[in-house]
Amino acid sequence: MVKIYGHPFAAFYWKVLIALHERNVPFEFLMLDADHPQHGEAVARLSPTGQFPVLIDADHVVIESAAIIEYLDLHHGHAPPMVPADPRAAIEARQMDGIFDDYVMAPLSRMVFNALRDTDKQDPHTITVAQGTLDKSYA
Ligand SMILES: N[C@@H](CCC(=O)N[C@@H](CS)C(=O)NCC(=O)O)C(=O)O
Repeated sequence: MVKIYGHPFAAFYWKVLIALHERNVPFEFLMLDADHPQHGEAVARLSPTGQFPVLIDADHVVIESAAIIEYLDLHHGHAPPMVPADPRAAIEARQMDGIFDDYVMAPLSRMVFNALRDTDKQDPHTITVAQGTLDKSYA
């Protein structure tokens, strides 16, 4: 069974979680939180940027949500692939994936991390820039 390091509030973990459920892939969830310091240590070791989700499939490690989803398409589950097999349709799927990653989830994460910081360390400029990016993306 594959294992996945993530956190229920993490947008990029949800992206992979949707693919796991859509393709009916059984998995073991490894929670990244203070109660499981060994999970954080593993992610720091396995992911060069320290970011998650991280997928473990026996001795295979896959990082980056888009790559994990394509890995699942290839190796696990029985539903149609999340990235279409037709190369032209696949371009459109990867295009939408990139837009949501870079221009929705990334600015959203910056806003959330800003809000989580102590008040004296919060940066209104971060909010203005992220809000502008989100406004453009949603339009
Ligand atoms: N490009 C990465 C982005 C992953 C990402 O930003 N993950 C967030 C959680 S949703 C994270 O690791 N945040 C903690 C950090 O950056 O240290 C992907 O698609 O997997």
